Amino acid sequence: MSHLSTNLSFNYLSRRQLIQWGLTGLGIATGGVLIRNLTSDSLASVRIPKIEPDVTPLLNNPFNPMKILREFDYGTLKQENGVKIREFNVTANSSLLQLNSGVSFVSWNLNNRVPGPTFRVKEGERVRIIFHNEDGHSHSLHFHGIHPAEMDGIKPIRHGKKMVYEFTAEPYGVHLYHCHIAPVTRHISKGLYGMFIVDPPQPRPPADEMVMVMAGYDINNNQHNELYAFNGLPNYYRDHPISIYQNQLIRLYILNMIEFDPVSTFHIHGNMFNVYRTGRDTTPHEETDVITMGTGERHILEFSYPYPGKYMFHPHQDTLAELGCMGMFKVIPS
Ligand SMILES: [Cu+2]
Repeated sequence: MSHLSTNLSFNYLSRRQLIQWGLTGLGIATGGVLIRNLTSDSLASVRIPKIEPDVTPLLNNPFNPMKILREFDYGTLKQENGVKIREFNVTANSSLLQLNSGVSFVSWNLNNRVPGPTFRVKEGERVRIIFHNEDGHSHSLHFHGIHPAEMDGIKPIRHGKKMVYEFTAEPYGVHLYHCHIAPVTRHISKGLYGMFIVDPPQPRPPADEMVMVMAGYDINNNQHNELYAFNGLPNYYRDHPISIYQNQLIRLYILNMIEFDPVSTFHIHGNMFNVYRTGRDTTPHEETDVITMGTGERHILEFSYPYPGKYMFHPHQDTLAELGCMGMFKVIPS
C-alpha cells in the first residue's frame, strides 16, 4: 500500500479522489497509474502519466498548477438525521504570488491557491460549504447553479467571520463560484474564484480528467490585464507541458474567469474537440477546435490525440497567449 501511495503522490491523484470515485481495482502500470473503473459497465481503465518530480523552482509560490490540474475536492461525506451532506471547508486569505521572475502580486485567494479548490459533487446531493474569511477585506462565495436567495452569497462576510452556505446541488454541469463583493472585477481578478462540478446521476465515461481556469492579472490597477494564466501561474504549462497518453480520452473542464476582457477563446493544436456546453448534456453539442467564452462561461471539452508529440493550447486571441495564457500537451505513445 505504501508503494501505491508513493506512486499516487507522484501522479497527483489523491487516494481520497480514487475512493470518492468508487474506484476499487487499482494496479500500477509502467510509468503511470492504471485505474480500473469498476463502476462503469465497460470496465474501461484510465492511465495517468507519471509526473516527474519538479526540478524547476516554483518561485516560492504557495501552489503548483500541475497539482491543481487533476485535483478534485469531494469534501467530507456526513450523515445527519438520515440526510447525506457533503461538507467543504474553505478559507479566504491573502498571499503573495510570484507571477514570473520580475512580477509579484498580492492575491486574495481561497485555501492558498488560485484558482480556489475544484469542488465536486453529484446532482441532488446536499452540499454544505463552510466559508471562513481570514482576509483583511470582506468577501463572500457566490455559487452558480440553482439555490435559494439566502444562499446566493452576495452578503459580505467580514474578516474573522464564518458563513455556512448550504443547498442541494442542481443542475448537473460545470459551474463556478466566486466572491461577489464590489468591486467584483477586483475581487475576482485578485483570485477569489474556482470551479464547481456537479456530476450527472449517471457518471460520464472514464477519462483522464483535468481542470483549467483561465484568468487575468491587473498588476497596476488600471482595469486592464497585464498578464494571463491557466490555473494561476502565467506560462506554467508552456514551460511544464501536460503529459497525456495517445488515444486516451481527455475530459477538460474549462472556465473563463478573465475580467476586463469581454471574451476569451480556447484552441488546441493538431486536433478537434467535442463541446458539452456548460456540461449540461452527456452527448456533445458540437465539434470544433476554437470555442468562444464570455467571462463566467465554462464547458466540457473532450478529445484524444491520435499522434504523439507536443501540441500547444491557448486562446486564439494571441495577445492573451503572448501574455501568459499558453500551454502544451505532451502526447506520449501508448
Ligand atoms: Cu471578495
